[in-house]
Amino acid sequence: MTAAAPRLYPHMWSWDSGLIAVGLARLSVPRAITELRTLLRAQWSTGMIPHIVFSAGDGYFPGPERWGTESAAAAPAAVRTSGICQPPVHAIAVRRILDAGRAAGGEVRDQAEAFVRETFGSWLAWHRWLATARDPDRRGLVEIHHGWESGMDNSPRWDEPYAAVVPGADLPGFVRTDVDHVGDVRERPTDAEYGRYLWIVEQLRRVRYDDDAAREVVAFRVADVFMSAILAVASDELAGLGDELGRVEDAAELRELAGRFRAGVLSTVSPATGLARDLDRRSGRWIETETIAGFAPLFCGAQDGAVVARQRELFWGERWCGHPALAHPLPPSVSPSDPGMRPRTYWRGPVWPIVSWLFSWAFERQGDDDGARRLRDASLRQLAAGDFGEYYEPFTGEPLGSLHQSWTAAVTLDWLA
Ligand code: 9YW
Repeated sequence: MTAAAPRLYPHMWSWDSGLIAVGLARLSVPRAITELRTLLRAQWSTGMIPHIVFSAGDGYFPGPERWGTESAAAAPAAVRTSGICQPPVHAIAVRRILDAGRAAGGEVRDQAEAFVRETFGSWLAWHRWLATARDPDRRGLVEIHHGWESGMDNSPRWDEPYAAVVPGADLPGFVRTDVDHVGDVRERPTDAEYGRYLWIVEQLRRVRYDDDAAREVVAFRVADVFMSAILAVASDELAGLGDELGRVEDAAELRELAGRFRAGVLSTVSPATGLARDLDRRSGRWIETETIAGFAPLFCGAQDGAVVARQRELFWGERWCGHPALAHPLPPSVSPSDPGMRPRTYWRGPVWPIVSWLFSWAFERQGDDDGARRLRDASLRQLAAGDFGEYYEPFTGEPLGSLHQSWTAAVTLDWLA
């Protein structure tokens, strides 16, 4: 496995690992395969791929003891994992591995083809789990039970749903370790935020991570529009692999699923702002924040030309990449024009290279080579000093959070190839 970061994150994170495999495929197809096979060893019997696969390394909190997933019937026996998931980017990497293997030819091609054949069913099970356990009413929107599941932990998207999460008096005490590994603790979530994060873990642990019970008890239930967009495009990728394997019915099922989630994404668009919105399932309210997730329709190529055209204009315009004060024309996690934007605070403003990469990948896939190149070129300038920051200050270009972040290095490798 590749640790997500040397000290801050000494374990494997699910969506990091997908993007790390994209980068590794450029260097060594066997290493990329090993990365994803390691991740799959941690897959739950329900199909869920857990958000953390714990290594022997320590210094990260909450670790395996706090998660207590050994009580979960679906958890794997041989590996210790967390009990929630992260965005399903993995099929993007599987496709890249196959393409790189074929380009290399010979034994590497055989390995890549065998890998796809042998693991297709596992990826399919993962997508099916998201489409059922996390979209029980078939609305085409993935429901998350923790902000960590979105990968955008403390995004202002989650402020309202988290405000309703009140940690119980019986929340076991905790000592954070993340604050020991960053230069400035103000770049990290606050202690109050952590109390809520851990209360949800506690609620899930008490029902032994059972999917049906979790929906009943968990204090955080939000339809995540960006995760839904990722599921849509990743399902298309997987459908393409299914075609090649002659798995006709599976490919059709995946295309149906991609269509459902694309339509779900579109159903959230605000006519006023043109941005997609998350839906707080507990309060029934739309979440009206101006974050990068609002571009979910643009990312997944939603089937509405007018919505997507308006989004493209917004994306490159002054409220986003075209904002005159930006160090590089790249999308920050929150609009620089939003008064609540915090340029140094994690998912509340900084630019995340992996997010820029996801959009450049999506643009290329949609045939927008110019858009893809603009993001790539600006990102490579941002990354040129070689610090591989976890995230970057949008106005000064300073690297922040953990340095030598694995997925940042991985997307750089892909851009350089
Ligand atoms: C944490 C590993 C992870 C990413 C997440 C990011 C952060 C972990 O780091 O969360 O403990 O705060 O928000 O997207 O997968 O890089």
